[in-house]
Amino acid sequence: MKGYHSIISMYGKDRLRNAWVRKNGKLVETPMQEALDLVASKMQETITNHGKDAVSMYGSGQWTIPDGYVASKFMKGCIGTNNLEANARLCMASAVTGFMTSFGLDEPMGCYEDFDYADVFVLWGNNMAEMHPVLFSRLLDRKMKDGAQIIDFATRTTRTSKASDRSILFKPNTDLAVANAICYEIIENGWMNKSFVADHVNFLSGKTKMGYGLEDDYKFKDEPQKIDFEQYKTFLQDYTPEKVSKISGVSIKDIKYMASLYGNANTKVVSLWCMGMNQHTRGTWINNLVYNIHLLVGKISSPGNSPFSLTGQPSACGTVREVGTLTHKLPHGVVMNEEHRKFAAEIWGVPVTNIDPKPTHHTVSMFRALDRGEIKFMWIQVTNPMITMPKLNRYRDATLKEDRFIVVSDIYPTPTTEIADVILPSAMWIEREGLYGNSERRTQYFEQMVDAPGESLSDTIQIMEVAKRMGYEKQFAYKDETHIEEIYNEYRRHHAGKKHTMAPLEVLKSQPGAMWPFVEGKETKWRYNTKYDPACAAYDPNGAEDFDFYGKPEGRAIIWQRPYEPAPEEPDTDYPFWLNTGRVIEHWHTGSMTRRIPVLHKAMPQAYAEINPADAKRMGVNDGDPVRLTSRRGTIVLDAMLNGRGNPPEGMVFVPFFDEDLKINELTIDAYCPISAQPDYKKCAIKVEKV
Ligand SMILES: Nc1nc2c(c(=O)[nH]1)N[C@H]1C(S)=C(S)[C@@H](COP(=O)(O)OP(=O)(O)OC[C@H]3O[C@@H](n4cnc5c(=O)[nH]c(N)nc54)[C@H](O)[C@@H]3O)O[C@H]1N2
Ligand SMILES: Nc1nc2c(c(=O)[nH]1)N[C@H]1C(S)=C(S)[C@@H](COP(=O)(O)OP(=O)(O)OC[C@H]3O[C@@H](n4cnc5c(=O)[nH]c(N)nc54)[C@H](O)[C@@H]3O)O[C@H]1N2
Ligand SMILES: [Mo]
Repeated sequence: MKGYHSIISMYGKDRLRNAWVRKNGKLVETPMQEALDLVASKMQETITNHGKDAVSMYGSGQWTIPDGYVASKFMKGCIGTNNLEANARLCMASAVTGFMTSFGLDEPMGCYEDFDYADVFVLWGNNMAEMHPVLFSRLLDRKMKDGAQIIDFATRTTRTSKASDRSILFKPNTDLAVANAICYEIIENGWMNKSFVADHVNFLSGKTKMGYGLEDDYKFKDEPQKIDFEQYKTFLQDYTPEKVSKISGVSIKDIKYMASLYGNANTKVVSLWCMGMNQHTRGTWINNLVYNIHLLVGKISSPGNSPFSLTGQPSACGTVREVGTLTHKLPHGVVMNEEHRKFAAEIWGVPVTNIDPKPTHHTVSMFRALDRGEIKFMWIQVTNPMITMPKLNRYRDATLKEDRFIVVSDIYPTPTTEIADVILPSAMWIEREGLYGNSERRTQYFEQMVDAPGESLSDTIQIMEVAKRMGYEKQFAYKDETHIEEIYNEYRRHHAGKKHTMAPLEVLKSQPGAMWPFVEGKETKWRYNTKYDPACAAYDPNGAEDFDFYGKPEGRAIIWQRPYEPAPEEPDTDYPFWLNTGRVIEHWHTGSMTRRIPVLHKAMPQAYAEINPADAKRMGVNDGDPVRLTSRRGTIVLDAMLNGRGNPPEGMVFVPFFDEDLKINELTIDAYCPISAQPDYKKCAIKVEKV
């Protein structure tokens, strides 16, 4: 429904058409060129007075590839600061560290075509019916046509549960224990694919009891240790279905059933997940554990057998992960690696010494540094952090402090433009040319179709205009008419080589995108499989399937020994409920676009608190009654919803985050996974009172 109505989102009455600059506390309409002059001079002044690491940029998985590329070249190559992050840290960071630790390379091995071959789909805590409805229709099609099974393994009953063959509920965070129990059962029942494990897998253990990143000075480094299969097997003794049933609330029968789906040699299994597994203070671990299951039975990297991490935003993969708009990343590789720095510097035409070898801040840490005053300047593009940051009150207060300067590029007024010192009006995707890259490694090109309103400019051009004003004309000497093509061609050079070659622009213009690695005119559907992936040493398209996990030493993927650990904040006598947050089908994130589409806004006009009917009855709360939710960080009053769209189990409340008038992130906690630095928006403790 969002896609169908999307065009209307261009025409909201209050679309930003001009720049605004704060003068004596008030935002004043200002010519765009003057506003860009001010951004450049303020950025330069901050660097002169406080050093390069006092300026920062916070972007998005909704940035186009060229936006992210020029941001990285400008911040890392020209200015020389690694203060560059993106909202995808709140979204896909645990998926990335999951891939990196298990396989050594980011992004899925399989693709959407796996959906056409799988017999079973296991959803590990994601609500596909509302969040990936188009892909979900492909699953439902398989279910209706040839009886493919859909298992919804989740903490809350949703529309996805209702459309599935089985809905199995578990207690928050205990997916870690259940995944280990599935591995226990696979080994115990002799379902392990012994030759696959012997040939293609190594075993590692890492640090445990890592903490939760709640302190400003928190630091963590994992310490991988090699272990053998016997040690791993001994570790799993703590995860018998009997023991895990007590921790997770999942019946012994259901645990055994889930294990049997993976264990059955005659079924092909696709596992799917999104924010339930990534927004998790052990997010890297749970990604590792689901890979463990697929690796133990050898159901991976072949048609229909696929652990598949779904992406949320249109270009979290294409821009943030591939261009590398994160503090430690470069388009190819990481800032810590000298060879990678040299390679990037050469393509960028900057001295290698410009690129700082030390990462600075991940997103939560960056906003904390803004709060402490170490960062003074932040440019925010295509993201609305004054709704979407966890523990929002602290970070909103940070932006309002004396001598902080915030620039916001958006298309509409939002709670983030409210705190801005400069607002720059942006051209939407349809009003400019660009590229995105989706979940299945597919890069896609789009043309400009209509003119951008007023003085608005694309985010790419805004960044280049500021960079040129700061003296980097040479690095951004692209021609107006061809800048997207020139930028893409330059960017492609970073990914040359069989592991990541990207398709030429002519190809992307002539077909609906192409999956990388794109080698000798062909896209790659299944990585690490010698029959399909040209980067495998023994690549042979006419031979039999074999595997080469070339991202890791000895070409072996990793099975990780990772235990169950509890969430940092669990319900107690003062705060007896879990708070779970997420989305609804009608709205895109903060509603800045979808709430300006009348039909969507009317269908879902405001946020609500979904409460289990038994809890509601105990508190005397009826459907529609106002309730007050309070956590250790904030409080909010909204209407209760009973037996509505979804249903949380007893002891849990669910609130969507699209409503800028009811900011649920004032309650959420800024604890994060120590390995990925992704916050957990799915769990914290609250109390609920009838108003
Ligand atoms: N309509 C619509 N679609 C969207 C978006 C949107 O805003 N609107 N946003 C897009 C984006 S960027 C994203 S990231 C995706 C998000 O897509 P999803 O992840 O599918 O959606 P959410 O509502 O964030 O998360 C809901 C799920 O979290 C699970 N969960 C809660 N706690 C736990 C836990 O401890 N473990 C596990 N394993 N699961 C748990 C619940 O079971 C629930 O199914 O949606 C994308 N699609
Ligand atoms: N409580 C809670 N909080 C969450 C989550 C959760 O599950 N629960 N999920 C997290 C996740 S997974 C994500 S991805 C984030 C999403 O969080 P955000 O990225 O902060 O949310 P969006 O609403 O997508 O913000 C995009 C902004 O860009 C603007 N915009 C649209 N097009 C353009 C353009 O072309 N240029 C510019 N400059 N601006 C444009 C929109 O008007 C909007 O204000 O939220 C995170 N926060
Ligand atoms: Mo996301």
